[in-house]
Amino acid sequence: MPKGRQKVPHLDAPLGLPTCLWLELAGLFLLVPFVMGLAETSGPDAQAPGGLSWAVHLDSLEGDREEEHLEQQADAVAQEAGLVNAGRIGELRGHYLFVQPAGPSQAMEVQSVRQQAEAVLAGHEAVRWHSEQRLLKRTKRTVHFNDPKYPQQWHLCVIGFPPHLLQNNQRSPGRDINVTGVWERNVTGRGVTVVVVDDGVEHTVQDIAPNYVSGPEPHARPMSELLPHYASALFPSLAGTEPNQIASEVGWGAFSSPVPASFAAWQLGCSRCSSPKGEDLSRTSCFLLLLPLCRSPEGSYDLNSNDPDPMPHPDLENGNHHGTRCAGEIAAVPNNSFCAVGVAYGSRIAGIRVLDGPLTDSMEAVAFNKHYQINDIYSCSWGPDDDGKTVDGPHQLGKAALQHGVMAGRQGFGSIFVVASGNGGQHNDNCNYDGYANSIYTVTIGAVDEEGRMPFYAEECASMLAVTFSGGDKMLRSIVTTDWDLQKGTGCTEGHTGTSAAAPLAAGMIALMLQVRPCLTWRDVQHIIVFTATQYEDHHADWLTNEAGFSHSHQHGFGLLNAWRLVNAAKIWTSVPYLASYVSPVLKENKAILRSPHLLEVLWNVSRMDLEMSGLKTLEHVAVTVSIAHPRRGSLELKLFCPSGMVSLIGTPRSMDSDPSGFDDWTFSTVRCWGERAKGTYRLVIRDVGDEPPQLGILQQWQLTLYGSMWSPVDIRERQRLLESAMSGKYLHDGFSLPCPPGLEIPEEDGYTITPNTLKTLVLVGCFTIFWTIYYMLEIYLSHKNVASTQGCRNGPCHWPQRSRKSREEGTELESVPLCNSKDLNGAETENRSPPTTADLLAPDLLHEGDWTLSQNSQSALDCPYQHQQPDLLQGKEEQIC
Ligand SMILES: *[C@@H]1O[C@H](CO)[C@@H](O)[C@H](O)[C@H]1NC(C)=O
Ligand SMILES: *[C@@H]1O[C@H](CO)[C@@H](O)[C@H](O)[C@H]1NC(C)=O
Ligand SMILES: *[C@@H]1O[C@H](CO)[C@@H](O)[C@H](O)[C@H]1NC(C)=O
Ligand SMILES: *[C@@H]1O[C@H](CO)[C@@H](O)[C@H](O)[C@H]1NC(C)=O
Ligand SMILES: [Ca+2]
Ligand SMILES: [Ca+2]
Repeated sequence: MPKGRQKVPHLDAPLGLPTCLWLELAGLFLLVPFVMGLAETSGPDAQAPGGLSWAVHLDSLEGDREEEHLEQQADAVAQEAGLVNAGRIGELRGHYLFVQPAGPSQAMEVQSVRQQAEAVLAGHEAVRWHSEQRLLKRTKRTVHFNDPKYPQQWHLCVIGFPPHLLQNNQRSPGRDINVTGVWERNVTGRGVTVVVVDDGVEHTVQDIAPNYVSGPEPHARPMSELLPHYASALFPSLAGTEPNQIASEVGWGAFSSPVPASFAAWQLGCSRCSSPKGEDLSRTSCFLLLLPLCRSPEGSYDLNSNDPDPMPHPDLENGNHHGTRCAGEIAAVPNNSFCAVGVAYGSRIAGIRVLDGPLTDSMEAVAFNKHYQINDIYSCSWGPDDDGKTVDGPHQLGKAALQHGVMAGRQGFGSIFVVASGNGGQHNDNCNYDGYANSIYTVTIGAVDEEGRMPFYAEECASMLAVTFSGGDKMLRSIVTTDWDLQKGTGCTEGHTGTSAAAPLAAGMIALMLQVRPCLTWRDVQHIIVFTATQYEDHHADWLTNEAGFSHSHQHGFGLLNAWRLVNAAKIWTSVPYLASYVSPVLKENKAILRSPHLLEVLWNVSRMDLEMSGLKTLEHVAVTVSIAHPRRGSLELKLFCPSGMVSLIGTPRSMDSDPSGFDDWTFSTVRCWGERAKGTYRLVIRDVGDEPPQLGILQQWQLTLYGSMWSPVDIRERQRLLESAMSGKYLHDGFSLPCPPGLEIPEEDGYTITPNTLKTLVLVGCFTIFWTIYYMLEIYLSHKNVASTQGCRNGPCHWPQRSRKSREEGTELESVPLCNSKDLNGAETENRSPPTTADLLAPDLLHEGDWTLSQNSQSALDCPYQHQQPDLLQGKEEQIC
């Protein structure tokens, strides 16, 4: 085969590519979409696979002849030969691909086209070399779906079009989430559950029903009922066997008390898969098989009517279709000849109906933790009013629930909360005035339109992590997705828009990440987004590159989410070290805020000593809590400078906001200093840009909170390099996987109260997190370094920063609490005593439903295949953790 073959895009690219290519052309010519045989369609530049094509090397004797000139010559030669120049082959200078022109071609014509082309190319003086390209037989997994609206889902399309094709229809590369390559590698969100917290999900529509999580509540059911169910699902030969017989075959003895289903399934999987009898499965495939079972069956709830069914209710405004539309973006079923395809179409979808009626703090709190061992990702396309004058966010319980979710949800890896940045753009609203967007526990997602620009409705802020696609103004396309079929709905819409449409796409991409690496923590997910989002040109964006090399813009966060990059990074991601934080004292200032051009500047120095206790070296989120009295809140502008000089506009002036009460302990946050050194001077600069002067504002007090980890700048650069090396996709196959510890079995609670049991759970979760963080760090650094990382806990009890009284009372800053020391959580002093071992901590409380786990198995709740493989390492570290 000729050398140029590898680079011929038409021939070697995945089939998804011609499909998308076709979509582009369809858009151009306003063709009515039809579905099958997409690839057979041709446009002027599209070559039908099966049509003829030649690789041609043109003479470029003059050496530095310009590319443009060569291109023109190629066009001319192609025309002479009766072919069309499809552009340069990859990066090979002087090499072009000529294809048979479009149009129906008979077999007879093919022969004459070939003869003519061969004759011309062979005789042409400018042609140094030519070779007809023959199609390779592909056995690659492909994704071309028969869903009628799939071709209109422009946001899913592939990056990597041959540039010449993009020029032809005025489109630039990179205006999509690049997901098809991920699907081709069989990554579709399998085993991951996404819950849409909204106005309901119509789970009976065709594109949702098969992926909807439904079934009986697992925890209430006795083991004797569950076991046959799981056993027969996994091993058909065991169907109908007596529960106790299965149990004894698996080596457990009999069951009397009910145990959590997922734990039982996990146990069953581990033991059963290693059993010599019956169907032989590797542990990995067993785990994969079990994962959906473990997390099934029910993730949904209706908090508006207080029942388990989140079915939306028809309303006067025909408006309760929102949740269903979001659900479709995530998990619409592919290839069912109906409507569209979800980003993570292999994932499972659940719904929590909470927005159709009065919403209270406690309802919000319940929603955020609902079925949090089943639901992995919470997609929340809502927030406080986007009217340009509201300053609001989660209240006491909502905040506590978010925090509880990241600590105890997803078996201790942390629930992923995705929130939309907000739709108040035309009111000058800013998501730093939205407490959900500001929260460190959420992934804040903004929107860009199909041209990559910030739409009129989108809000910007310093805490925005990334953006993805949605609709724009009238001339631009919106998102095609599932719709309800109640009232005027048809089950499918082309008109979903707003940042509401962006957040679910992000949730879907995160589901893809969790499939390839189920043990990513909530912070890992944020890190991966920061590391992989791509900056792109937009005149409105104020890109600034920080000291760690990450570029951020208030409009676009760290850039565009790219499913390919996210999933490849997730695949090789080892967990970031535990969350370290630093809280400054409350800094009482009582200083007047003079009118612009004057400004008020206050600073706070964070020294090496301050950070030594927590081990905080590099930053993640930086938060500032301020109390300001001001007669017109919207006139204030607040900027925060990190030690590097990186500036964040945390408080923007808002013309509509004439609230006279100022800010009362409002927390602004920024992600713009991500990865930078934590040590140094932080400056808060406040200006009053108002002009009508009754009285001046006063900065009463402020407080700085830094979040981050013990990663050094060098660690971060190393990680950046590692991730880039993975972007070729070389690790994205089933044969490669890093060890992933299974999670903790954490019982769910009904209603939201922080009980002593919850606190105990938190202690255990914290211990667990630290435990395997250290486990990873050991794994990573053992070869390079002399495990300095565990130092904090090695020589006696852990030293952690003391919380301020305020945070202690509010229950915030829990993550900086010595979680492995239950005494402190109860308010007692930390003593210099010998640390408890993991075994002590994993008291039977955790597994209170079943006495069989610990006693019969004498293994801890962390029992899993991986531990069996490396008992020494784990045993040895236990003492150091707590
Ligand atoms: C979609 O369904 C068609 C049959 O309707 C089938 O030929 C095709 O392989 C399916 N595609 C995928 C990606 O499963
Ligand atoms: C998009 O995905 C393809 C694989 O399908 C990959 O080769 C390409 O590099 C990706 N492009 C970007 C910009 O990430
Ligand atoms: C994708 O993965 C699933 C589950 O592991 C498996 O059943 C299926 O055969 C895989 N598909 C392909 C095309 O490899
Ligand atoms: C902080 O450090 C800077 C220089 O390092 C110094 O000029 C300043 O006085 C310090 N401020 C406080 C409040 O300690
Ligand atoms: Ca469909
Ligand atoms: Ca807002």
